[in-house]
Amino acid sequence: MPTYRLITLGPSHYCEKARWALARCRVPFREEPHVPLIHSAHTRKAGGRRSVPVLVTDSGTFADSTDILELCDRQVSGALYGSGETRRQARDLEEYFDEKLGPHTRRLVYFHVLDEKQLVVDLFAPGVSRSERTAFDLGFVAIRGLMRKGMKIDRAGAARSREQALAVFRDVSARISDGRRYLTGDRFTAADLTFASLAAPVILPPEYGWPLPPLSSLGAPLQSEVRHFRDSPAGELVLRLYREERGQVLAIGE
Ligand SMILES: N[C@@H](CCC(=O)N[C@@H](CS)C(=O)NCC(=O)O)C(=O)O
Repeated sequence: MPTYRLITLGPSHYCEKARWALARCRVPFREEPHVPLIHSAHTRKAGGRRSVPVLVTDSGTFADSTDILELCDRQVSGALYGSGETRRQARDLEEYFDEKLGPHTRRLVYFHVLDEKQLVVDLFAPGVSRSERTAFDLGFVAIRGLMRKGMKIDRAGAARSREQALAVFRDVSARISDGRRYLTGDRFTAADLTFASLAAPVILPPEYGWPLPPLSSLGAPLQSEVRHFRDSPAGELVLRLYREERGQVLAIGE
């Protein structure tokens, strides 16, 4: 099987969603991380739009994380969605987290970290070419301005995103209150993978597939935010899913 190219912004949680699925389903890939703004020249050149992840395969380009999960599910039949009612629920939950959680955990965390240039530059640096790193470093203030504008990252936006993310966490906590181990019942699906990946910015699980700064190095307000999100059944689920499932690779034929 050929090795696919995965174009990313390394720390991105939608990229983590794709990385996790590819690794779990043993789809060979090589990650090509970029820095914000410059990334879009690479996604477009590969046939995608502006956003990451973009997976380039011998049978075409997949420019959305859900399309990448579906490709993985086809490679290892039903590995991520199962079938029947499980499949229907997994798809619905995935879409719910994609729409209602991902944009909000991202905005909340960016609000807390974007003032810290070195932290952000270091976060995107691993695996990126020297010239791109330099461009990000030199253009940081302008790129940050565009990110703030594009994602409406300000105090009021962060407050709305916090409420929205907490609402999703409450939904998830209620859903698992019957003691189920996974969101659709007794097996891991794309719903669990998507929830854990897109919640990760406010949980900072140690097994995240990209190097994250230690909790203790972050500012006090973000540390207390992370502790608050971790300290809920949904937050505990994210930590457990990362601990137990992030390293799992399905056996061929499983
Ligand atoms: N629906 C897309 C959303 C992906 C997304 O929001 N990606 C962000 C990174 S977390 C991105 O590419 N932002 C930069 C941009 O849009 O230019 C997916 O699931 O792949």
